[in-house]
Amino acid sequence: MKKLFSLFMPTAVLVLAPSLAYAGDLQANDLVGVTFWIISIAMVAATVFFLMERSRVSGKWQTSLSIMSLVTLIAAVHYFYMREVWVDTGTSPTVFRYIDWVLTVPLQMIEFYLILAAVTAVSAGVFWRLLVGTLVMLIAGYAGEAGVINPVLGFIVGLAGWFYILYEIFMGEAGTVSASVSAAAQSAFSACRMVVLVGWAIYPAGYLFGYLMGGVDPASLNLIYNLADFVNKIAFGVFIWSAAISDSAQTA
Ligand SMILES: *C/C=C(C)/C=C/C=C(C)/C=C/C1=C(C)CCCC1(C)C
Repeated sequence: MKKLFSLFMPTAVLVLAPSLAYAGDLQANDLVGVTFWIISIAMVAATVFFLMERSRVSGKWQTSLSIMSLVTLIAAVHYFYMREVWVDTGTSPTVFRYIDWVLTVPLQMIEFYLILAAVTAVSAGVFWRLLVGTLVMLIAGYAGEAGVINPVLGFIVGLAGWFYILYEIFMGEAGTVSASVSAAAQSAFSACRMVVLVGWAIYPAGYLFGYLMGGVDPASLNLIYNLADFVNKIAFGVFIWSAAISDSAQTA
């Protein structure tokens, strides 16, 4: 209990500080602003949940839940700042968005490695290849959104990075190894893999609508990105949590 409290308090303070500082400027008719708010709170709740559930799963799954709580914590803090940018200026918080992604997506890639490493022998190359795919995808996307390179070029190179990740988890070493692990690990791996295939497809769709079809529309771009983050961070973590719980129950 004492340990739990020592984990919970810094998290709560860190996350709540920006929200207390700027509680007043959200307008009731600002749908995108409201989604920024709801998702930031959902990220806080998910963080506390993964931290508390950590003690219920067996040792080999605990690191996975710790990493998930970092993902949602980092996202929660960025969401508070992104909401401010949106509410105050009505523009896309592109820099905060991509800083959040460049921190949280590699952590999610670690999850694929950890799920497999918890139950079998797998090379670190799996993680490095997933990291390279992530960086290519995000750097190209940022350069396109920031106008550093042509937005169509950023889109195409970004898609290539995403396809490289998909190749690794479906047909590369990670995909192959995942076919011969325990049922719980396999179900966590394939659920997360579906998130990367289906849930992640929402982001390039947002980019397409926001930047490539008839000029920039920041409201639809941010609405789409916000919904995508909700699914791809919280649901991704819940799949891992649920596999961890069922596997721990079996081996207890
Ligand atoms: C928690 C945040 C996550 C899971 C963010 C994921 C972001 C993407 C999958 C972005 C993908 C993009 C492309 C595939 C093409 C270029 C534009 C991007 C960066 C939006």
